[in-house]
Amino acid sequence: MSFKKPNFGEDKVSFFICNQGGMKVNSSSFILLILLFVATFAFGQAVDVPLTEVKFRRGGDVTKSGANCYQLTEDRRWSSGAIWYPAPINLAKNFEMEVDLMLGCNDKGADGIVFIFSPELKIGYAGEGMGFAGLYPSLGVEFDTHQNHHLGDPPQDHIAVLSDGQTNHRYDLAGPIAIKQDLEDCQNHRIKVVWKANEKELLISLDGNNIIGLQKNIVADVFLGKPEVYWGFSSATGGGHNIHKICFEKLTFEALPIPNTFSAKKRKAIEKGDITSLDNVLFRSGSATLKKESDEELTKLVDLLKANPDHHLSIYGHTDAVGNEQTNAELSQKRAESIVDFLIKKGIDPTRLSAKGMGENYPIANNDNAAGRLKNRRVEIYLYRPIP
Ligand SMILES: [Ca+2]
Ligand SMILES: [Ca+2]
Repeated sequence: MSFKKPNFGEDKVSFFICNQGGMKVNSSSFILLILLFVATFAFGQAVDVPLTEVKFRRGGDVTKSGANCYQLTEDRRWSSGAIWYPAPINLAKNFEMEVDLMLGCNDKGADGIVFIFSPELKIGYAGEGMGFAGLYPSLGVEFDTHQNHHLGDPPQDHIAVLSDGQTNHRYDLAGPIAIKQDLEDCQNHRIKVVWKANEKELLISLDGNNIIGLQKNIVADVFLGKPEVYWGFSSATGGGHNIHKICFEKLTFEALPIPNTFSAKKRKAIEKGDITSLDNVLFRSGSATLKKESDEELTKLVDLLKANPDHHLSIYGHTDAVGNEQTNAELSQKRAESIVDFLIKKGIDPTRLSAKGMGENYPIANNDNAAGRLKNRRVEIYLYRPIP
């Protein structure tokens, strides 16, 4: 069986705590949320997350199959799906999650489900990779129902703790533990994942019995010292198949705010080297002083530059054709430099940044009307990896 990279789409996300928008709550539940929020910060403890409020991010073939239930794969070859909690968590705090897994109705189907911690909302290779293979860095707990001899899989359905998108059992952090019963029995199997931050202990139980555990400084040893990770499930079929479903039962943790980042589509375009206009980057009239409203978009740019540390960025300032050509050229140069200054203040190395004023010479719309002039007054960016 070979690897196949699935398509991972994105849903709009709204979230109950720390959401930056889109939350609709009545006043009593709002007070409850405030209390939860205060409790979280007062005691630094994990809190129960009301499942009905969570809008998971879904990718691939995932469909909703009940109030808190999702079908991850279809019962066919080469189906895959992943589901992610929309906000990151901090592994310096406790985490607990209970879920029912349904791994299909055909013994020796394929391939299984993986619970994942990952710093990025990504999906790995499908088939035997179960949407986990290739995710670096990462930690996964696999519920594997298909024997792949070359990966060292036991013949029975099995559970193992894996890291860095590596599904070969030679490199397991724990396991594989062969399960005596067949997990592909059309039944729900209750899984509990517990992370005890102080003890640095990961415990997984299956149907009420502790099945596998790990004591490890996951933050230092797996996540390169960065404690903020997302969590979710991935799943796949390959040459063999089964339906895979999950139903969330209980979530207990403290979620962090949803980060301020470009949409996946825009990020992909920028990272591929497309010249891209920044949105809502605004200057005072006739001046190079950035308006406060620009911070949001420029913070996304900081995040992108930090995520691509070996890339440089060229910033191009453009004006409309109103006024003197020479003045416009100078203004566009100063505006591009203002953005460089903003990025430097946020910790980006100045040697990675360059500013160029293009003046009024590269319009993208008609300068004869206000809407066209608005489009022409713009800042463009070009992200590239310099030739060493
Ligand atoms: Ca089985
Ligand atoms: Ca397998």
